[in-house]
Amino acid sequence: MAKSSNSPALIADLGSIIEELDKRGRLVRVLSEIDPKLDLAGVAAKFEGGPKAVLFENVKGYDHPVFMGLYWSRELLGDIFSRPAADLPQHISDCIGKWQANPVDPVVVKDGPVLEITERAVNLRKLPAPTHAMKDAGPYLDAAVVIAKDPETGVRNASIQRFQVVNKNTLAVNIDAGRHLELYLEKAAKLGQPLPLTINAGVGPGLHFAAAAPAEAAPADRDELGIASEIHGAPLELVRGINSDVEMVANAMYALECEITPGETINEGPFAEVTGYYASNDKRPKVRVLKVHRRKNPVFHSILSGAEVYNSVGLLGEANVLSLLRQQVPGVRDVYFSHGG
Ligand SMILES: Cc1cc2nc3c(=O)[nH]c(=O)nc-3n(C[C@H](O)[C@H](O)[C@H](O)COP(=O)(O)O)c2cc1C
Ligand SMILES: [Mn+2]
Repeated sequence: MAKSSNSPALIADLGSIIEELDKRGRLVRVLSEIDPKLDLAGVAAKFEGGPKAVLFENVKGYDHPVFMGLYWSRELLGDIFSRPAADLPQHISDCIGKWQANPVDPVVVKDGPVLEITERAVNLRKLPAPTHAMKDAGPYLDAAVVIAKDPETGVRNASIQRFQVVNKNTLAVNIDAGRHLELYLEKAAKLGQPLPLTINAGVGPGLHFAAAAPAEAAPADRDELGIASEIHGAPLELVRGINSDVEMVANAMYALECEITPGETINEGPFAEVTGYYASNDKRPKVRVLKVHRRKNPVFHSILSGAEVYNSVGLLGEANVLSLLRQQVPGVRDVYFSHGG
């Protein structure tokens, strides 16, 4: 399906983005067999920060490719948004502002590409999740958007958390203090219920930025998926799952229906963080995976810890500080976060 270069469908769909990057000469296709354990991240690191993203087409031991590099160059990201890179923080800030004033809620549709295949049995070992760094505890899903619902109010939340693959149907999740997912888990614990969630892997940058929007911009009582609708210029499409009332992203590459029982933990980490240091191993929430849905030909999206994370978190930080400063200081033109920031 051809999509024009600046149609909302491009930003909203990772498959279209990969096709378009290829057409624009911004995709390196790695055809040699690459081991997802360490080698893949090592090869990706050679391209980090450059003008091209990388598609590993022949991942050793797996049927599906791995994509990296969507966020390591602002210029590449600008190209996807059909805007100069320097305008991106302002653009995202404007979208968040419009959403705050007048949200376009997501819509639940009957069907979507992520429902093309529902695996008969859950086996996370079939996901080509790479192991990035030598001391990482195992393979990780590090680019997926989590959707959950407030157990009391039903308000949806979107966030990005890293998930370690522990065994064929178990993940361990790192939820930093103060995250809305932590709040939801506390509420579920009080009600004596498990917390259902969906993990949506392989999505476009509009949804990525919506999920990563800081709590100051997107408070707990607002469905921040609407930010994605605003960035896309069309309501975000969701589909229903089987195990709970928490929806999944209709055009994600993969969607996992999961459940956390409050208080159940399992060891997570170490994991090489964006800072260049390892996050330590500790007991963290245990995630039971109940269903795996995917496209017929999915691409596994991974984010290389480093410039990609600085860029995507930094861009949102800049967008947020810019809008706060503008309310207080007339004439502020721009904000830039250094990588240390
Ligand atoms: C690539 C990337 C990885 C992230 N990893 C984590 C993580 O492992 N744990 C976490 O709590 N937050 C992580 N974050 C930050 C949260 O996603 C972000 O703060 C988000 O706003 C949290 O959503 P909330 O405000 O709804 O709690 C990550 C962000 C990005 C962009
Ligand atoms: Mn939130």
